[in-house]
Amino acid sequence: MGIPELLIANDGKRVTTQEEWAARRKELLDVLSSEEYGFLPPKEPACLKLVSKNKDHYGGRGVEEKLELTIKADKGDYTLPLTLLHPDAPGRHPLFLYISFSPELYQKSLPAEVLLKRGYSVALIHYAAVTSDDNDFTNGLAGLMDRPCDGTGWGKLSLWAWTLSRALDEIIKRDDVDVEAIAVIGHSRLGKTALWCGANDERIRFTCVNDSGCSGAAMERGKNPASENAEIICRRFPFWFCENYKKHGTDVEHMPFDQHFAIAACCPRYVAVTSASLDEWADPPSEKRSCEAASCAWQLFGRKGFGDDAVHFLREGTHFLSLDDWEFFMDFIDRHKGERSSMKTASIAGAKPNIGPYSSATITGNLVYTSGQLGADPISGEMPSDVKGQAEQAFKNVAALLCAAGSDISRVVKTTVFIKNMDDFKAVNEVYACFFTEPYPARSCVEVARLPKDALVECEAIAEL
Ligand code: GTR
Repeated sequence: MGIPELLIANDGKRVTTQEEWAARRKELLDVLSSEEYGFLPPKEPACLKLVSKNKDHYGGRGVEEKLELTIKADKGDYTLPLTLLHPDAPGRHPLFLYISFSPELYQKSLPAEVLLKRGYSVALIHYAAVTSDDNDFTNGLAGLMDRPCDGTGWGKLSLWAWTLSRALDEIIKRDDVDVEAIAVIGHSRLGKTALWCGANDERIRFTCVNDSGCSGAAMERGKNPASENAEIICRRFPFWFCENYKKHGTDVEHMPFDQHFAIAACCPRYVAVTSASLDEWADPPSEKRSCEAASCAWQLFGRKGFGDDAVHFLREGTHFLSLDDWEFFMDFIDRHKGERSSMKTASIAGAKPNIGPYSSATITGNLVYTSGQLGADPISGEMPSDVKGQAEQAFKNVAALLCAAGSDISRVVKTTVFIKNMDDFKAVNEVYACFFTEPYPARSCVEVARLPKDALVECEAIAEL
């Protein structure tokens, strides 16, 4: 039996454009959330605190920062350690977000000195500091987060993945991080975690998945019978997934998804899958098949897909995250990081097409930039005649665009207001005060000779994600 079609949307239509892909990608994440991993919890605020800094690592090559990540969980704050190792050199460095089996920086699966030598930073989170790897949902962060009990509530893989994204919320603000070269990495069950994290989090440009096997990179259908399958994994590790996954274990052929969906959800970003030749349990050929099957997503972007944007590497040996795997990931990142900007675009659903060659909003790194918004209704195009009405609609449009981009008006750091007549300054300010609260964003306000459509006011904003 065939595998579920990546490029046929839920409404039965074939996906042929990049815009349609963005919507299809959401459908993929939706089905994987509700049927396999469980929905990630909604985003919560986090903060990072420096506990200690040691500058003399590896002969002065690296700086180790011991940090504490505090997440505002549903039932209270939760704090866990995060260790950051970065080159002792100026500039922005590519960064691995590493979900690790060990809390230690000095461990057999982290060739830290090689990373530093190649200019890489690593942020290490120990999975057990998030929550235990068992059926106990009362300890650690798990005990403080609400978990829907409708069959779609997050499993442990989702909670680990979500925590990585909360760490990234803060790490991305550092001025020593190259936001075009952020990677997530994990091995085995934590490789599944890395894949699920990278599939969801669009700030992660490189998803590095090692020996992740069943319910990770490996295609479930058509597996080597000697390898782990969904039925076995649901019996042994039910707590990794949502309840709904269990019904699929015994009826794999009818699953509305397969693991190429998770690989493709990383598109148009990059994904690297590594396997070990003797790791039959993880089924390397099936890990490769998912990457091949996901290829068509990148082809919508005029790219090659398998072999370039989604790559597979088979290392000789057994189940392990080795130096060879890290080197493969770094070579992959080095090859692509300067290549294309990770800029994305956003627009208000149903809005009229733009009146020129520009995007309504762009997103890069942690920032959203809106185009200037006139006070016209985005759907009908109608514009009130008075300046107050126009200002109100213009700020509403800014707010809607920011929402579409994954931010909101409370996260604005800078605005620019263009007014046709400075005598309208007071009226515009009154409206402005209803949209922005303290601490107010920085602002420029200028009078201009003329605005498109002879509008009286236009506003644009820059906001954090
Ligand atoms: C095994 C499990 C695999 C893999 C591995 C690991 O017991 O069957 O799916 O995730 O554990 O995480 O070490």
